[in-house]
Amino acid sequence: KCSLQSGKMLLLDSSVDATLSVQSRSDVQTCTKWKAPIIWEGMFDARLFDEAHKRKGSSVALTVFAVGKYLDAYLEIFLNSSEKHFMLGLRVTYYVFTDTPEKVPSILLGPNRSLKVIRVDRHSRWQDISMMRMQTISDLIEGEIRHNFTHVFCFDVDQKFSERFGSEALGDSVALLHAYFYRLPKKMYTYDRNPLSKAYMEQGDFYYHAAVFGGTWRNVKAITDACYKSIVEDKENGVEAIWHDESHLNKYFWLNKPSRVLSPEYCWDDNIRYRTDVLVKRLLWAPKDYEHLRIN
Ligand code: 2GW
Ligand code: MN
Repeated sequence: KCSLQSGKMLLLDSSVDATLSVQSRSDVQTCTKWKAPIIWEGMFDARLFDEAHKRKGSSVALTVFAVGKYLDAYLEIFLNSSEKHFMLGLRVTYYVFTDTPEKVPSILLGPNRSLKVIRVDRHSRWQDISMMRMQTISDLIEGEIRHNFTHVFCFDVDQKFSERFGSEALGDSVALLHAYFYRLPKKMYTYDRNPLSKAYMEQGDFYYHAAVFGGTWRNVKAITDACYKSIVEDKENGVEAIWHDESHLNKYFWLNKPSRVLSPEYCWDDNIRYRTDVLVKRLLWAPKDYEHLRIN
């Protein structure tokens, strides 16, 4: 949460006491109506955030799934690029979930960084691979992450870091603006519109992208528990939300407002035409070969 003091946002988010200047960007929305900051390039001093988080002892668990063909297609590039750009200077552990642990590439890791591989079953439907991440993440937080890390960030694997994705992104609960929707009218948002689904929603604040979300371990546990519970209820009722886990995540963040919102700089698709407001592309969508990857 933040309060305005002469153009500076003083973050009362439990994570850190560094400032964000909301006035340094007049071309974009830098604060939500519930006074959470929306992070854009130019609003923060990276050094101050890193120092504050180091002082506080922040540490980050990154979860990523690489099941079936997604391991060969994306994992190595994801991890190598993350080593160059993700939370440098903080303690980071990657939790890689895969059905083929023996195929995880060996990555040269920086100091204070480690990688753990966890075997998971391969669901036959891709929708289930994506949705079941919620339960798996929750279980790992309960069993291990909560004892060792302050924060958790959950990522899709089909992306590549290309610039700093740093401690300014850490917050109590963190959602990402979807690159394709942040400038569209709300009526275009692809929320689940089926009243029979737990993800059903009429209106919302933004359309969030499930490729990146995070927060303190306690909040990410709550997010993944709630989404998983809704997914199971839908299954019992024989319905599936239009965008699977992403629909449930949008519903969650409508009812439980994120304390920090990441601009689309934090997950951009280069297929979108040039935008003057995106000054830094920190994470990029990897090209997708649907034909090849989605045979089930
Ligand atoms: C997914 C779709 C079709 C075929 C396979 C898979 C698949 C996904 C897979 O075979 N193996 C696997 O590890 N995954 C994991 O699920 C992987 O981490 C991947 O990044 C993630 C989500 O699947 P993805 O990236 O193909 O879906 P997108 O890019 O369309 O993602 C959005 O929508 C999804 C729900 O439909 C999720 O909410 C995702 O978080 C969103 O970004
Ligand atoms: Mn993806």
